[in-house]
Amino acid sequence: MIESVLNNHVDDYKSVSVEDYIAMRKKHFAHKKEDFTALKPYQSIVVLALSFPLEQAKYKGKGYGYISRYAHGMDYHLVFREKLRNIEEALAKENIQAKGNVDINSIDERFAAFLAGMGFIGHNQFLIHPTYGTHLYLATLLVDKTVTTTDYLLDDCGECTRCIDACPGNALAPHSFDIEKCLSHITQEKKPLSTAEIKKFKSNIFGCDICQNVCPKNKGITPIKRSVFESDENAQIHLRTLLESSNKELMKRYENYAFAWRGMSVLKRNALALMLNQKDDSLEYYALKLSESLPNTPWLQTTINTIMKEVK
Ligand code: B12
Ligand code: SF4
Ligand code: SF4
Repeated sequence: MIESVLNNHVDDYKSVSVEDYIAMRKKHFAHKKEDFTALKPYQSIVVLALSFPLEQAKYKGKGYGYISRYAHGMDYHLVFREKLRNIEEALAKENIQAKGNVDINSIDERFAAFLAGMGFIGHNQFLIHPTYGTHLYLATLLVDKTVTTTDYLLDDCGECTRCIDACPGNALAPHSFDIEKCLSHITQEKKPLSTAEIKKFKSNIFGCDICQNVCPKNKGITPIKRSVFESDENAQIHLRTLLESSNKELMKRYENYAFAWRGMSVLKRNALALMLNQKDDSLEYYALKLSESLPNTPWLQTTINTIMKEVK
């Protein structure tokens, strides 16, 4: 019963018992002092996967900011939330209680997926699936029944270090990751950027795909072609148009995209960093305009000052 409901909604799923998940978290992440209260009424954590296509729009070059591939098309949170609601309702009719979640901090989705046998965690930090490589979004379903699935054969990185070598922030090392150095994090955080961080903006305005693009485990993979996750015209943003638009207009334009959640001021700050590195002669005009429009936003003002020092 659970199997047919899940097969109707997602591309793959694997299960780990709540007991095993908690035991492994306590073993490997004791220092985090996590609260497992919300998991305890359930028996299983079923990790759900939706793959997204490999194809992506080619970067248009100077004047544009590229959005990382996972945020092209409709926001996966919205797609997953609807599916999770349908799954919960279908299972409730069979007297099975289930609670779906996507991207919540109380469950480490990649760790749960690894324990459930869905794939391995690569040096690039991704859950790497045998059929979809890194091209999959994850969510979890807590179920008050034991759900049994068969693990895939465990793969690993072997001698490969391509993602470590290619990472623009030196954020990766075997079995470790420094979030402060990760460009994906830098493009999303509302914090003052240093000159070194600003210099790392080359083409991407949000997120970073380098450690996925170089990964040999993505060769020959066959993600499902799902139209909601295709690249569309918003996969790259015209920087001047972005800086000319109000945050309200932009939120409306991008409300169904995964890159909108951090707000538009972050994207505008990133647009200035790109303009600096792309030697765009309208930078000073837009920097002043943005500075005047948000005078009480310290992280933004500090970054604009740092950018302007680089121009002079
Ligand atoms: C916070 C967060 C971020 C942060 C921090 C990422 C990070 N690596 O920790 C930032 C903003 C940087 C980020 C960036 C990205 N993210 Co993110 N992120 C999350 C989120 C919400 C929580 C992750 C978290 O809590 N990390 C902090 C802790 C748990 O990680 P950690 O201490 O480093 O532990 C990890 C490893 O060290 C390792 N580990 C440590 N000890 C041990 C011991 C054993 C035995 C094992 C096996 C492993 C292991 O396992 C842990 C991995 O789970 C998850 C969703 C979720 N709820 O899980 C999505 C998630 C991980 N992100 C995702 C994506 C797609 C991205 C980006 C690709 C987006 C982009 N294109 O820019 C980048 C990739 C950066 C990267 N190389 O990891 C996907 C990954 C899908 C996949 N196939 O793996 C997730 C699962 C979202 C989703 N619902 O699909 N992300
Ligand atoms: S997302 Fe980019 S910056 Fe972050 S670890 Fe991967 S390659 Fe490095
Ligand atoms: S690029 Fe190589 S080292 Fe990095 S995750 Fe892929 S296989 Fe592993």
